Amino acid sequence: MPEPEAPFPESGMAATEPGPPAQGGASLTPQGLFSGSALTGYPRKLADTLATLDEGAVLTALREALDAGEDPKGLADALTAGASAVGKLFETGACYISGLMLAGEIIRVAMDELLPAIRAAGPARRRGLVVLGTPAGDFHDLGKNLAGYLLSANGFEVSDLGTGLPARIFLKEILQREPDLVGVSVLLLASVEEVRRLVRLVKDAYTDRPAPPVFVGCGFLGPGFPSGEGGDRREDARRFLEADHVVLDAWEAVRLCRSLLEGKGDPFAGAGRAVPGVAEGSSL
Ligand code: B12
Repeated sequence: MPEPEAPFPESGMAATEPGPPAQGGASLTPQGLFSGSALTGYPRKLADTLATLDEGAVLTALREALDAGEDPKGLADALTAGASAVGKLFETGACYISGLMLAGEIIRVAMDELLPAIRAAGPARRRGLVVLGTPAGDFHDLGKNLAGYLLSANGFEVSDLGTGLPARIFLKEILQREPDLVGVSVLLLASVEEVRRLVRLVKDAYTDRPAPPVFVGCGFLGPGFPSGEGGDRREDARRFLEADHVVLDAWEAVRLCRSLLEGKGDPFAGAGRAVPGVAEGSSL
């Protein structure tokens, strides 16, 4: 891990030398986070800026990019990459919990500005209702929130039930709302059993009509998740979670939901080889 090129901003960032270098050659300093990634131009600048946790600078970079006619979907991807980068900084000790929280808040504010542009480029009609939530024990919500923003920007009605939901309460809410699809976020191994429980409860509750498909968003298959020795990590993860579908990021969720509601099935089934391994990290 190289020395930071400049002092970290006051909020959220640790001033001391953090741990080992990141996988994949990217240097983990707020100034050089994406040096090994495919991000370029305005999206790169936006992702870099998010990683410095300076809200004003993020909004300036975002407005500059939109004024320059940059594709708003690419900018949403940049925010996702920036969020993952902050997660990495946290893991290496270069950023505190307060920094993670701040990143979540900056993304919320930035997405508020970005959503109208994404909506303008996308469909206006309501595509279907997606209920989102995180199982009991798991309070990670940055990924779920991003998925919610993008689904709603792409014409889906989104009902976000929040985090830490026991399976029975999750089910009760599903039965009340009657969604077309259910999206679950799980990053903690300890909460996987709760996901399986929910999937079973949903199947058992819908005896007289088709149950809404349950998809799980888990791009970062962390320690303890299947290693994918058979070569198809997505399918391994799907079986492990006992879910109907697995998506790796928020855009995949948009594609999956669209495809399922159009009756075209899972566009990613059999495409699991593309899933990055734990060794490669999440999005850097
Ligand atoms: C940020 C973070 C935290 C934050 C959470 C803040 C928050 N509000 O979410 C804090 C500090 C609170 C935290 C706490 C803990 N954490 Co934590 N955390 C992380 C970290 C560093 C980044 C996760 C993140 O937000 N990434 C950024 C987002 C954008 O990426 P993402 O979540 O992967 O989401 C993308 C996709 O997965 C997908 N997606 C995700 N969710 C969903 C949902 C849907 C519906 C869809 C469609 C898509 C989707 O789309 C997203 C973007 O496109 C990860 C390590 C990592 N590199 O991922 C560990 C990690 C998840 N944490 C871990 C652990 C162990 C914990 C703690 C138990 C630590 C402790 N000992 O206290 C606690 C548990 C708290 C709890 N009960 O939930 C482990 C889990 C290991 C495991 N397999 O069980 C990890 C993997 C770290 C590690 N390497 O060990 N953590």
